[in-house]
Amino acid sequence: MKPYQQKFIEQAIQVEALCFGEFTLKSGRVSPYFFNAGKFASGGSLSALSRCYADAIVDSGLEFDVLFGPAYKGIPLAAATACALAEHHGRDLPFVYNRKEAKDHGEGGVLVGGPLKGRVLIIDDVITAGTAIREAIAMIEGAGAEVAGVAIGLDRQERGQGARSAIQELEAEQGLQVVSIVGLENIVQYLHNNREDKELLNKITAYREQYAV
Ligand code: OMP
Repeated sequence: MKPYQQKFIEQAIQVEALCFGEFTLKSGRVSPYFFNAGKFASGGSLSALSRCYADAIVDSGLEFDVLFGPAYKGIPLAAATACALAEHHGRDLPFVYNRKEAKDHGEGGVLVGGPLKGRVLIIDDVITAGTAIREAIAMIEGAGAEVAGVAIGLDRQERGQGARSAIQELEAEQGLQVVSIVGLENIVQYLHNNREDKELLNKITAYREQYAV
């Protein structure tokens, strides 16, 4: 595992963004784990998280001009990742995000922040069916910009509607590169190395057998 992957999992467990138990997902699947990026709710934890995003993005070699954070959870992630890219990688890039409700006064519109133009990298927490990401893609293309890729924290590596995962569908249909800090396989590896919890690993294995791509 790369250092930023190990760090991401440790931090996520520490702030309880990564939880183990029984969780019903949007898809109706009952999962033995859940990732909630909203738990990175302090300056220190968000700063550490954004450093993992920045490291994974730079490691991927993806080229882009601006970061886009879809409302709501993508907003602090894009802002903090832009800070981490500037501070730790010497790349000072603009970031932009959307409102869910268009503003009809003042500067108006749904977009806030840097110009939405050129190659855009979408920053979000997790992709399950890909609904939120598809909305962001429509918004970016509607503004005349090009989607360069998507960066997320966790790839659950599950089947979407068909035999492929939502991420594989996005990569194939839209020609996008999706960068994830970790996949479920990294979490399994971490649990193997750090926790004596056979029952949890068995539950995750059973879940993967049922839903993994
Ligand atoms: P899509 O828009 O279908 O890709 O799903 C993203 C949503 O999955 C998020 O907005 C969450 O509500 C949810 N989610 C997580 O945040 N973490 C998980 O580990 C699993 C899910 C989920 O429900 O599948």
